[in-house]
Amino acid sequence: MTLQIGVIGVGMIGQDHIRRLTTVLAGASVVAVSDVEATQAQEVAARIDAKTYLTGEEVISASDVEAVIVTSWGPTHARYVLAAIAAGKPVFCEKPLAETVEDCEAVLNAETKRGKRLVQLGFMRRFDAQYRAMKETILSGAIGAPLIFQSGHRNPSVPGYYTANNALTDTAVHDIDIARFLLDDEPIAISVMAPRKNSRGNGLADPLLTLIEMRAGALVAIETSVNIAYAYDIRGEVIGETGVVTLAERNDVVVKANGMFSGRVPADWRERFVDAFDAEFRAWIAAAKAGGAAGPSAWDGYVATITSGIGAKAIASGDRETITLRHRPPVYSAN
Ligand code: NAD
Ligand code: ISE
Repeated sequence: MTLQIGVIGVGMIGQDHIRRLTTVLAGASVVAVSDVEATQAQEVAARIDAKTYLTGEEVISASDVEAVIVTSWGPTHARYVLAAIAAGKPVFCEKPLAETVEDCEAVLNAETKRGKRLVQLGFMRRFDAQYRAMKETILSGAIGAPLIFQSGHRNPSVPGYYTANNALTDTAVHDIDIARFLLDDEPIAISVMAPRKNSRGNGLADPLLTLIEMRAGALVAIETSVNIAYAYDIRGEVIGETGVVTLAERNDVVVKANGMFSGRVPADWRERFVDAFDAEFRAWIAAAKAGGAAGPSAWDGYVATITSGIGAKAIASGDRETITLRHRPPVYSAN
């Protein structure tokens, strides 16, 4: 059986996901697309022989669309996710789930009312082989109880509309989510400090150092550098009571020449996480065919949004801000 998918928002990541669904993975076809840029929607649709619709709501209600992908701009995500839940259709939503805690809660309430998960969130790091190996190492007890997770998230550059808060709400949300995944714990407080600004950043407070306190006592330190020029570099290390586990460099080869050794650093998130995105969609296709979702949930989206939002408050206040999560609904008990 082929899963028939409608895609809302066919910009950079929407097109990349369509590429993997139509040329890399088996078991799915994209039958409908929409974008506020109608010409772009038509161009993408023509390449894959899909129908175009003027609105995301029309994609969701199209009778041949069995499952929905939301890859439009962040502020529009919640309304399409809610419409998909109302239609009873599985929905894959890129991060963020929503930009406000209220909208995230509306999604939690809608899914809870349905009594089952329909939403899978685009936190692809959870499908990355390296982070999975890191988690297995922690669970094996090889490094003892985890005490600190240090995460480095470096982008070579960001677009002009990117704000200081985006380092948390757009970028560090991935580190927040993977910290929760690795430590199997929730955040309780956040502080943010900024060193002297990177002069390449058009006045942006960049880099940022974010410190998150987890409920069981571990600390998460996240360095976001979003104008660091040299490449897209994702770092990670968990320090335990008796050992450490570190994300390895992921080169196929190391070149030694002229008295030096070198390897490649990825250019962007598409290259760094290509295998993770493929695995994420393999899992989603299988789960959506069964009428549900796999991996990161709306709860994970809610925690990322509330934590990064309070982090933005911490940037402004310069203080340690506490994080209070609502009760986790039972529908999200098994992740
Ligand atoms: P983009 O601007 O390239 O593409 C977004 C597209 O959505 C644009 O073509 C825009 O016209 C369209 N759009 C906006 N509002 C719409 C609406 N209401 N209905 C239909 N189309 C609409 O942005 P992008 O880089 O592709 O990012 C899209 C989303 O994916 C963002 O939420 C971003 O945070 C997320 N993202 C995730 C990752 C990741 O690593 N998981 C990487 C990049 C982007
Ligand atoms: C982008 O939206 C992503 O999600 C990337 O994974 C992240 O590295 C980047 O900073 C974001 O802008």
